[in-house]
Amino acid sequence: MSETTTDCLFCRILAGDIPADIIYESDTAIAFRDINPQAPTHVLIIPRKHVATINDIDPGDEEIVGSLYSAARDIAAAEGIAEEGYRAVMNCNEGAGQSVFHIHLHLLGGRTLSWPPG
Ligand code: DGP
Repeated sequence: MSETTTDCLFCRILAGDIPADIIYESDTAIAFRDINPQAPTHVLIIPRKHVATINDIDPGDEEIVGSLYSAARDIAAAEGIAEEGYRAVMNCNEGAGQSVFHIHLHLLGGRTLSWPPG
């Protein structure tokens, strides 16, 4: 698995080739607002490393993947939704709704979120 791919939409956002409303950056991850928000707060948190799906996470990627959750914690606090509650979810493959094949944590909040999801 290459570190970046020119045909990956999110790698192109990382490279600055495609604009995005980036609200968070760290050594391992960035976050930007979803282009089609499903909640008042809908942020996508992605690793700088290109990993296509959860199934492609390598041994040694644990720190990178963990950093997505640290970002979710900090962004939720900054968005003012930490106490009321929010959802951090990652879809894997088409059957679960994944449409962009560079792993991303959806951070959703600012409204009541029902369970189970559709
Ligand atoms: P998923 O279906 O889990 O792979 O989520 C992909 C998300 O990516 C979806 O909620 C819409 C969002 N998205 C797709 N293209 C763009 C884009 O060009 N910019 C931004 N900000 N979000 C995008």
